[in-house]
Amino acid sequence: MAQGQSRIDPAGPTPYIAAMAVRDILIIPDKRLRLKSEAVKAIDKPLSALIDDMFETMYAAPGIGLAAIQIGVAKRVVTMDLAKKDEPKQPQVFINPEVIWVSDEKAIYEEGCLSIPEYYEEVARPKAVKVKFLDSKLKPQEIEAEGLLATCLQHEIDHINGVLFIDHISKLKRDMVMKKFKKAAKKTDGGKSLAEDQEPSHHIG
Ligand code: GNR
Ligand code: NI
Repeated sequence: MAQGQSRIDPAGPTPYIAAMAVRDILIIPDKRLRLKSEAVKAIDKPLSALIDDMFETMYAAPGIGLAAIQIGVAKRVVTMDLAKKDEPKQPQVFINPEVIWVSDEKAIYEEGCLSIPEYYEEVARPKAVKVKFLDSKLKPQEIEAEGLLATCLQHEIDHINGVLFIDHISKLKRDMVMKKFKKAAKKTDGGKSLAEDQEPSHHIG
């Protein structure tokens, strides 16, 4: 191009396209996991980007569910995909989800959590639940769930209220898990994640 000649792109200015990203998952005893997340009021660009990143992070982990607070965003957003490996993807988004009914009957499932890596323990929860939520277009929806869906919904709704599955197990087991992860955090962050105490305000188990 000759000197002094301007370069004009006929397509106009190149728009900045934000790429989806796998984000870091918070690990206990990170105190942000104890925050109560805020209700979502609108689906704007940043929220759509958050949901995209949650799916990418969840699939990469891999996990079957993810609450926004697990990537450090205190909004009441949950992503889920319960499809088996050989099945097509079944991405589901739950915005502002709320349990509106639980069965008296309980069911025991072995649970795990991406924020408590490689620890699995049996948890008793209501076997069936009714949950109301907003879909990706903010349209109100209700579902009745049992089995893995019921367990996962309760696990994720706990997250957006600052509750972890270890709050449902015995104090002895919970203390052992917390001790192990606090020790690991001290080695990597000098204990910064322990600036505030990590004891749940409500011991369920
Ligand atoms: O990937 C996950 N598996 C799982 C298994 C049993 C009960 C709950 C879960 S959720 C978990 C991902 C996670 O930590 N979501 O918050
Ligand atoms: Ni979890």
